[in-house]
Amino acid sequence: MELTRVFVILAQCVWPLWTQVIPLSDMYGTIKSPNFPEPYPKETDLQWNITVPDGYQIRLYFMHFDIEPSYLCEYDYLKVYSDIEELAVFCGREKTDTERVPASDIILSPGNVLSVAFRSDFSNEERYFGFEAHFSAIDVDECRDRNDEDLVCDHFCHNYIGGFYCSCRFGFLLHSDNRTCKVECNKNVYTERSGEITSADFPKAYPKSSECKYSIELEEGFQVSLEFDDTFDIEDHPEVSCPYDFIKIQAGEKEFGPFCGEKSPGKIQTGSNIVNILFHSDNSGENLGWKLTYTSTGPECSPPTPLLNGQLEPLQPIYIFRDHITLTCDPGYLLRQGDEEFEHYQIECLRDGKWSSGVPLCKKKESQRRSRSLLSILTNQILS
Ligand SMILES: [Ca+2]
Ligand SMILES: [Ca+2]
Ligand SMILES: [Ca+2]
Repeated sequence: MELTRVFVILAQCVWPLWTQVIPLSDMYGTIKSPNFPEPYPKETDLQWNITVPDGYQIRLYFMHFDIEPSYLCEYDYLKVYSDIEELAVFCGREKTDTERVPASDIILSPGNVLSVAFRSDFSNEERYFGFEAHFSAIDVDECRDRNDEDLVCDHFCHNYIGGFYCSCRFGFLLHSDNRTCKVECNKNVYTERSGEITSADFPKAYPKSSECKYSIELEEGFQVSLEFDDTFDIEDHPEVSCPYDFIKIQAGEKEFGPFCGEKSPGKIQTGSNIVNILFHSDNSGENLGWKLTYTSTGPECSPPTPLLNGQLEPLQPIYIFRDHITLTCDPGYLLRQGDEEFEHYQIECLRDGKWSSGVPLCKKKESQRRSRSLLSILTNQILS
């Protein structure tokens, strides 16, 4: 008897060749051993392959189980697989040290396929009755179960039966990957002579999957300088230069960067009045981003000589392109230029490093002289 069993076990090495495969694609169903509830036949080799749609997994449980017991279930058995992974092997009527019965266990498939294989050897003399099992498709709660960063929703996850979807916080847009949340950040134009620019959400982690463009656009004649804060954190790679996220600066013919990592680029003299800052982020990682302050310089005008019986405002050690000075006289005096007298007068530093006009003098008031607005004069002078 035992010898025969050994022979049969050897013969099982080619077992898969004779397996009868039964495909099942319903959302629920029953699997029974042949002849159930009568005893199962000998030399049975059956495999049920259950497939449910993506977004579902399969729940399998047993209502009845009675298969010939044997050491490690070598003779008759029921095996449960998911793809090629073996999830369980059952035989017997009761659990022992070496054999397992399903009892009230519920088997869950990791994915959307599950296979159940039933095999009986050449004998069933004690008339075991076999098994009856039920399966059903159940929803995968992707919002709860996904641990892989590449699959998890960036902001919010919404589960539904058969699938899930992602959404973003106010102010963000869902990227075409349907997972990450990007920002629209292409139209940032700075025209002030100085200012501050930061990555979106700084100092919180910057948005993923975004292409941001910041343009500093000053009048020709200015030169922009940038200074990055020491707090600088852009995702990098130990060997490859900035493969994921980076900041790049383009100023006239010059390019600076790409920059990434935790070392601030510090100060950059661009030498240009137009500076474009490009910031690219990929679809993963949590990094804090960057902040920079920009300033500008331009051609200098030499400070005018102090005004006798009057004031110049503002008083600065250096005046550059587009700086203005307002001239006012002490009480009892008026500014006089040629035949005209003014209450106030304004001069502007021009691109060529010269003032828009000469500085009038403060003269004692003569009652009937005509005054006129300095601004209209000034405007005419600039336009001419
Ligand atoms: Ca048997
Ligand atoms: Ca779902
Ligand atoms: Ca990144």
